Amino acid sequence: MTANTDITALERDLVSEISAARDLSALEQVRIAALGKKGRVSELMAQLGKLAPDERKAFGQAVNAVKERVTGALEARKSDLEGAALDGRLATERLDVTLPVRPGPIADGRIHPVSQVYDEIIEIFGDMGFAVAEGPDIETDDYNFTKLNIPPEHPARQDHDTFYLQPKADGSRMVLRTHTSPVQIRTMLTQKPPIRIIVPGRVYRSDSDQTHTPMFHQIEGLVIDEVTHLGHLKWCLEEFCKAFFEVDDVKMRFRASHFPFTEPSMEVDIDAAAIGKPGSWLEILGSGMVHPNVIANCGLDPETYQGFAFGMGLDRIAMLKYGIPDLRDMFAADMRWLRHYGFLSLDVPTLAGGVSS
Ligand code: 2NL
Repeated sequence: MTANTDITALERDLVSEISAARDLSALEQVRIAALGKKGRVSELMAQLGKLAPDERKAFGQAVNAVKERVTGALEARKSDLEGAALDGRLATERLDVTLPVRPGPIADGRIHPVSQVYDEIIEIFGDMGFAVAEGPDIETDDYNFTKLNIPPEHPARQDHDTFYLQPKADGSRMVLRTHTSPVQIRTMLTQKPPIRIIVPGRVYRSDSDQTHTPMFHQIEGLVIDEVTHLGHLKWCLEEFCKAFFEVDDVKMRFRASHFPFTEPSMEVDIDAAAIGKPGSWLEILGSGMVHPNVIANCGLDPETYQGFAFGMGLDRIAMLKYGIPDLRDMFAADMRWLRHYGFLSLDVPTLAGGVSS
């Protein structure tokens, strides 16, 4: 009878297709073509309805038996193929556990001197009780200038060579921050004194020559409470210089200066003996007592609150400490330069181990 000869032929075909399948995905195709919803075995089952009632039972049993044997053949072939695939991998992916360890990124990579000095400074001021604060690079004109006692027509606005963004509909202009001071403004506006923060970050000025790049890094500090005075400022900066340059003593010179946001204001020089070149002065930072107008602009009462602030160029003091001659090389992404001036990633600055050792 034709149905039974069909069954026998189909089984023969399928078994030979199964043994011919050369990999797991070919085998899966055979399985779908045989046992899938529209597979050839399933289609035979669908013929059941067309048969005379007395033929149905025998035919159904015969198809089921084929289905079972085909399933068995598929499984056997699958496990053979998997075994062969594993043997193949074992043969090609041989691992020699006696080889020496390769250096990898921990030995090859270098930390940029700016990042290293950034971490050194955070370590030093962190130990003195300062928290790190950060803020956006794009600022309002109000936070970058006005609240810092730099009104619209103040010459400092020109001195800063500001990058302005397109004016908004209301005429106001956002700026790329020219210093990190707006972060201190944000902190005074939102936190109650006592405040002790340092603010490292990128700043931007439209200036480019041997000693200036349009983007550079600054670190500023701010202390606001009811008692802090100029003596604290001097002690704090002296401790910083000793820790940073890793010397027991450092000779410092506080020179009267002017910033709109501090009064009085002082620039600070250190004796270059700290970097092994005695006999000359090096300017390293600007500082002063926070101007009462700035305190009032942040909603605090200048009769109650006072404190000091300072700011320094991170790139500049990194160059001083590590003898890097040209500022522009700092941002040239030259691997040879980084291999020479960079630090190992496990060389984490700690006060206990000496910040740069
Ligand atoms: C410099 C001078 C300085 C400040 C930054 C500051 C911030 C606030 C209030 C008062 Cl919110 N002062 N910052 C003060 C004095 C100097 O930086 O030469 N930087 C490279």
